[in-house]
Amino acid sequence: GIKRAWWKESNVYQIYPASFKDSNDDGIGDIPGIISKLDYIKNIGVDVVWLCPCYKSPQVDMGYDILDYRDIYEKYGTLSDIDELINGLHQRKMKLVMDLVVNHTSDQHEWFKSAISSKDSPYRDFYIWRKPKIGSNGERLPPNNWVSHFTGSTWEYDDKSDEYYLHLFAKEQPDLNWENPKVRTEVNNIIRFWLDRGVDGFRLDAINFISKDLDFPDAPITNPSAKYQDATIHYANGPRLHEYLRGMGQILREYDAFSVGEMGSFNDPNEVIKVVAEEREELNMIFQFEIVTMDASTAGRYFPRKWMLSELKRIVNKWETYMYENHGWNALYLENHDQGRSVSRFASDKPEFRSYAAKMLATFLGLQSGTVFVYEGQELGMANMPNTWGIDRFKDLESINFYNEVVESGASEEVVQVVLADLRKKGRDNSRTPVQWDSTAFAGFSTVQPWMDVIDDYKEWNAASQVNDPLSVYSYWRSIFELRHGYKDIFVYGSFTLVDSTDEQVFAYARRYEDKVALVILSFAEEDYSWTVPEEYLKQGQVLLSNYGDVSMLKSDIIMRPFEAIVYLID
Ligand code: TEU
Ligand code: CA
Repeated sequence: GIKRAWWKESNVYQIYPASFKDSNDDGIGDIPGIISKLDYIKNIGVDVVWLCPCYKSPQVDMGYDILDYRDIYEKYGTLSDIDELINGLHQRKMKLVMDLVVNHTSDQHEWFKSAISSKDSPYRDFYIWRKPKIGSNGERLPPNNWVSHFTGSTWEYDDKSDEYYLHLFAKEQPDLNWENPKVRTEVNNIIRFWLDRGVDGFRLDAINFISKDLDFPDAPITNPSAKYQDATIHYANGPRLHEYLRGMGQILREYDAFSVGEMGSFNDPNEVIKVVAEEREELNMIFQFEIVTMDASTAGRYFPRKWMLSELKRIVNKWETYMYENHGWNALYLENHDQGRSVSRFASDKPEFRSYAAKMLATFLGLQSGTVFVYEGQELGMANMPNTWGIDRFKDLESINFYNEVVESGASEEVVQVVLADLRKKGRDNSRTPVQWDSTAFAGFSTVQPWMDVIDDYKEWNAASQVNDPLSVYSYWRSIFELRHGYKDIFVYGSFTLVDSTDEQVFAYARRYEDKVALVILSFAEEDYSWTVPEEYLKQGQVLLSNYGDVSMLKSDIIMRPFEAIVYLID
């Protein structure tokens, strides 16, 4: 068996502060708004709240550009609001996990303002500077061909010093130089500052990018038509990553803190295990990106790719079995603030299917081995923006830059429309629309027009109509979290077995702990579909949960209805 730990038994709920709940009617969510909903969150069965960045920030990237790590963005509240939030959560036996964004700062951070002011600044070496490259015609070029996550070069030129600084994300997000021990000390102090204040852990943003290949070599040309190239091989999981993570891991262990790292662009469990294997004392778990990149074409993140259920099975099986066998731990998610809504993306938001589909995905995700992360609104089956929304409704710089780049490349109108449709499916803004609290104006999120439009379906799809409805998506998520709490042996600590690796309509898996077995059967089909339950599971038992609510036993040949989910416990 595997070692027990509180963070393995915890259900996590992610909050995006701008979109959760507005308390003072300025159209922007805030910390008092969150405080007003703590009972709602507790009621789902949540143990840990992960709060996206709420620090002082010019908000070029929704707070992932931090200007002061020890203060709060005015529109979200104050430090004393955070203290109240911590207390409110602790009183309800929940914990608070903050977002630690230390691959980069804002260009408005004191450190960077000083660094860019002069080559002699004591903070110059907090960032990464390189001389220009001189082109064949004597022209000035960036030091290499790396492409930024938000399009364009990863290098920004500074006239004053005739040097470029590195930014893997926006130019307003200069990368910190982790080679500098002073940077690491500052980060450690920030970590202690928040843990001492009562925070219970961190989600570590883009954490596998902190150690770069210091030669900054050109990236291989993988996209011949593009000016700049994907360079993740040169900065993801770099040479000193584990040394840095052990340093942070030590402090985190001192406080028994929660930790989940974000490891984009890296789907190799042999590398990931080096971060999450218990004996290595780095992080508790990481977010890998294999599921959420499965539906992107090689042409780019927002070009669609058709996926097969067998691929999803292969991915899930790979991570589930690998982590279980190697003392690792999975962070399970289908949504976050960087992704489209799962019901629209991986199942169906057609009115006749939406509720079943959202519950089926809850079962799919919620009963796997790992810690489950639910993103605000996912517990309500919130859907993507409607296909009537044009690019003018988007707010996210990544999506807008991507779209503009496609348009400027001279793509045909048809290709532009394909990209726009894909942005409505996967673009980051889909999950950033205001949470739908009730059927009043602006979905009860605010009394004024919010910073982002509310999705038009809020009159029907909202929290007020779901909280007390036993058949709602919300109540179904409660049941999932109840199963995780009530059957820890099997649903938290049990092993995982993929039951049928080839069927393209039904995803079935078993969880096993000693002589206890649970079988989870999920249909991804929009039609009735017949499936044969393997012999070994046809034993005396009980249905623990089913999204159609009328299944009480298993027989060998079952007709799975559209997006049906059945959880069967053999006892
Ligand atoms: O995202 C890191 C990351 O790797 C991004 O490229 C992310 O995958 C992107 O949305 C997909 O292209 C984190 C945060 O989650 C994101 O919101 C921030 O914008 C980013 O870091 C920069 O801090
Ligand atoms: Ca507000």
